Amino acid sequence: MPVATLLPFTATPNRKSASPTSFRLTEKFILLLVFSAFITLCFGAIFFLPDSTKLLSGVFFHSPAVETNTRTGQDSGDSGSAGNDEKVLAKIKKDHEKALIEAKDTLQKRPDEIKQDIIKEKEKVAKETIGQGGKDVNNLPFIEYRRPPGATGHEPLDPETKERRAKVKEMMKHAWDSYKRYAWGSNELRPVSKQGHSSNLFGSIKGATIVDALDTLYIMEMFEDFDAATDWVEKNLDFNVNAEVSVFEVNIRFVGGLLSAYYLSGKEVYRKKAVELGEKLLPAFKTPTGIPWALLNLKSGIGRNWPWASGGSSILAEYGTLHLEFMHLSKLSGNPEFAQKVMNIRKVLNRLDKPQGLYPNYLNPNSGQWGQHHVSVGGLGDSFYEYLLKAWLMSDKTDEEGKKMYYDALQAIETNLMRKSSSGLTYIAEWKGGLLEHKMGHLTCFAGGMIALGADGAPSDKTGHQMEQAAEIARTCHESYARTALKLGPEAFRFDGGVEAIATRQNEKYFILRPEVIETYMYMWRFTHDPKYREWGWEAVQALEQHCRVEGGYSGVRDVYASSPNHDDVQQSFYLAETLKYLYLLFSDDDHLPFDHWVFNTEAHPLPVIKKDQTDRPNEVE
Ligand code: DMJ
Repeated sequence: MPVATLLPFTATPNRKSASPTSFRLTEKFILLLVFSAFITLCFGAIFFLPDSTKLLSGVFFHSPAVETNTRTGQDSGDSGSAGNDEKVLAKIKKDHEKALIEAKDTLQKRPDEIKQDIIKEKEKVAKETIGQGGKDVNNLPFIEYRRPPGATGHEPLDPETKERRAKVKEMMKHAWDSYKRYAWGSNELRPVSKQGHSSNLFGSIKGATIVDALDTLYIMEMFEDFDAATDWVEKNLDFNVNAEVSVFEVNIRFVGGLLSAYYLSGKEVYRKKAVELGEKLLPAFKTPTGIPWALLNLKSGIGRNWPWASGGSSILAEYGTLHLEFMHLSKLSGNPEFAQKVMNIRKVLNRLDKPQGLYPNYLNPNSGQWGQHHVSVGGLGDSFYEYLLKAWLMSDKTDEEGKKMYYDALQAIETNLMRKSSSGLTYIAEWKGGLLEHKMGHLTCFAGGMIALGADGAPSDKTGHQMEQAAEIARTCHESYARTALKLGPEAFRFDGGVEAIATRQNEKYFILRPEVIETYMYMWRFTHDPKYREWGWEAVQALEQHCRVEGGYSGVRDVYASSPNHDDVQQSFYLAETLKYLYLLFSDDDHLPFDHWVFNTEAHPLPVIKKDQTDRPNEVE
C-alpha cells in the first residue's frame, strides 16, 4: 500500500498548487519521520491512557476482580515494562498486517471457495475438540450437523395429486390434534372413549405417539406442532423408569423416532435422548451369545424372553431389527459398542446351519441354537430381512455381508415360501418344519416394497424378475383389501379351503391401521410411476376416512368383512409414524426424502445414508 494513500491530510493542502512529485528526497524523508513519530504516539496512547472499562467498573460496579488487584497492587497493566509494550505493539502490527493480507486474499476468492474455507475451519476446530477428549455439555462428541437433502418437499404440480397430498396432511392434523386434546403425554389415544392408552410394550415410558410422529410432523411442515413435541420431549421424556420394555419396540419407535428427528431438525436434544436410550438398552445383550433378550428392565438391566417363545428363544424379527439404529448410535455417540453388538448378531447367525437356506424365527440366546423351525416373512421374521437390505443401502453399499445375506435369504424365500394361487395371485406362505401354511399376513405385505427396493442391486439378470415379484405381491395385497366389505385389509388372509386372499378365521379379520400395504404402494410408485399405485393409495384413504375416522381421531376395526365398522378404540402410534407418512410420500415428488440419501427404518423413520465419501455432501449446511 503506497504511503501517500495513508496521508490524505498532509497531501490535501498541496493538491492544487504542487504535485507530490515536486517534493525533494530530503523533504520526503522528513515527512516520513514525522509520520512514523505520529503513529508511535497514537499506539502509545492506547497503552498509557487509563483503562476506561476499569474506571467505569470502579464507579458503577464493584467488581471483585478489580478490588483484589487494587489490594495486592498486582495490576497486570502496571507490571509491563517499556520493552513489553514494544513487544505487544509489534505483535499488534504483525497481526494487523496478517489480517490485511488475509482479507485481500479472501476478497479475491469466489463465494463457494470462501464457504469451503469456513467448513474446513469448522471441521478443524471439531477435530481438535475431539482430539483433546473434548465432549459437549451432554457428554457427546462435537458433531457438525448437516441436513441431508429432501427433508421437506414442495407441492406436486398436478392439481389432483396436490389435493390428495393436502388431504393426507389434514388426516395427520386430525390424528395429531385428537391425540393432543385427549391423550397428550400418554403412549397412544383411545379415539372413541377419548382418553389415553398404553400398551405394556413400552413399560412406563411415555409419549410413544409424540416420538413416533415427530418426523411426520416435520416432513409435513407442521412446525408449530413439531416444536410443541420437542418441548415435551425436552421436559418429559424420561427413560429412568423401573419397568420392563420390549427392546425391539422401544428401538424402532423411540430410538428410531429420536434419530430421525435429530437428522431432520438438527436439534441436539434428540441426539442426546437417542444415545441415552440406546445406552439403557445395552444390558439386553448380556447373554452367553450376545443375542439380546426380547424384554429388558431399564432400571435393573435384567432381561428375559417372551414366555410363549419356543424354548426361551429370542425372536428373529426383534434381535434382527436393531442394526440401522445401532449403527447410527455409534456414529452419533462416538461409542463403537452399539455397532459391535449388532455386528456380533450377524456373526452368530453366519455360524449356524440354515434349513434350506432359511432363517427360523426362534433362536436360543444361551445355546446359540435355533428353536422351532418356523419361518415367516410376516410376524416374527419380517423386518430381519428388511434390515439386511437396508444395512447395505444405508452403508452406501459398502456392507457386502448384509447384501449377500439379503439376496441369499430372498432366494431361499422364493424357492420355499413364494407360491401362486390357482387364479394367479402370488403370495408368501409360512413354513413350519418343512410344511407350508398357505396364509399371508398383512405384515408380510411390506415385502413388495422391500423386494422393489432391492431389485436394482440384485444380479442384473434378476432385477426385472424381482420387480415383477414386487408388483405381484402389491397386487395380491391390494386384492386382500378389495375383497372385504370395508375395503381395508384383514390381519391375515389365506389361500386354501377354496378361498384366495380372504381371512377365514374370526381372529384374523381385524384391521389396526397398519401401514404395510400402503408402504408397498409407495415404493412401487417411486420405482414404476404406474398411476395405479396412487389410485390404490387413494382407495385406502377413502376407506380410512369412511370407516376409521371418528370425532376423536382414527380407530382400528374388528372385522373388515362386516357391513359397518366395529371400532377397537385404539389409534396406534404407527398410524402417524408410518401409514400417514407413506400416504403423504405416495402423493409427493420423488425428491422428498429421496432413496439415495435416506433409508426408512421399519417404523418408517428416515435415517440418512452414511456416505462412504465424506466429502460427498451435496446438502451443505442449512
Ligand atoms: C410397526 O411397528 C412396524 O412396521 C413393525 O415392523 C411391524 N409392525 C408395525 C406396523 O404394523
